[in-house]
Amino acid sequence: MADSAAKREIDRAEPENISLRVKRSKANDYNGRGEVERESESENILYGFKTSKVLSDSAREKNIFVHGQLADKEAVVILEKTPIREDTLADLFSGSRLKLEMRNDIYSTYRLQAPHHLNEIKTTVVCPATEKHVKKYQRQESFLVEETWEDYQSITLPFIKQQSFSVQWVYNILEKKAEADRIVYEDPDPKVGFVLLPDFKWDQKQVDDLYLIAIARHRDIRSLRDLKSEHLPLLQNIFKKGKEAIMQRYNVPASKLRVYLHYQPSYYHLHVHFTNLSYEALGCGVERAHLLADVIQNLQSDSQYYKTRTLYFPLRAEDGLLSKFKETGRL
Ligand code: M7G
Repeated sequence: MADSAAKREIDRAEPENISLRVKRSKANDYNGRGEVERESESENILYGFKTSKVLSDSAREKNIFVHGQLADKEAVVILEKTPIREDTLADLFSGSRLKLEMRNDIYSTYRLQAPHHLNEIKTTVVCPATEKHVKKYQRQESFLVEETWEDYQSITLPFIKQQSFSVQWVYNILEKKAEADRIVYEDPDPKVGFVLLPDFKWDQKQVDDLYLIAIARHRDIRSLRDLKSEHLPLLQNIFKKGKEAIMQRYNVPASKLRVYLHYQPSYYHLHVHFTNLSYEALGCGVERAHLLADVIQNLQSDSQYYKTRTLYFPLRAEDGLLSKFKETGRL
């Protein structure tokens, strides 16, 4: 109930801002060279997409991850049906065509053809996609890995230095070369500052699946493993101001938020995930998510906490890091 009240509240408070942000974000396109190109909303860049393989799909999540070629470049396209929002029900009921499938006693089922504006599919395009992107989205078996500090130094760190995803998109955000109009809050301080903005997994249409990320301005912190007590002011700042900004913009209180870091992350530049507590975001399980509140407490009690602890995390079958752990007999 509280969630839907909050949802109605953001709809009431900022209907224009929200649709404006969504429209603008559609017009942003990162060209893969660290620049951003504007692209007409009506242009269908997927027109010539050639599907080579479905990487994964889920009837429950209502999404599909497709690998293919876009103008001779490797690409991954993610299609996802979005939640049905309470505030669209009136339009949906009055503006749709209904085709009867079957009727039996008091029961009947239909196929409802919604008006165009309520029939959108959230689409994410990664192009050019690397082999690593293709693997990231491919359904694979997972294995739990145990990483000591020594393993981190001898196996993980050399691997991520060589093979991690580019964080150009992160720098584009920090330098306002992309997604500038999506920023929800920013603190310009070079040491404790950060940028808070919607994660690209969130379409921002309802707070039920709210998902934002706070990206640290500091560029030298790769992950949890680099954190020491000297970073507490940064972490505390992100925690406090991030929650305040979300309350102010979306009317979602701190008690409704799950605020955490991933270990291992996909992108090795410090960032914090803010998701709705009632939304089971991918990667929010105990094997990968570390609550920011716990991280802060751990560093308060021991500055070297993340340099002394064994950390556990899942790796997927085709992850190169898993092969490294296997080669060195750690799995
Ligand atoms: P992560 O913990 O490094 O890895 O999180 P994960 O992707 O395996 O969860 C990075 C977060 O940044 C994820 O939640 C992504 O959805 C999000 N993200 C990734 N990219 C490339 C972008 C982007 O270009 N813009 C925005 N706004 N979010 C992104």
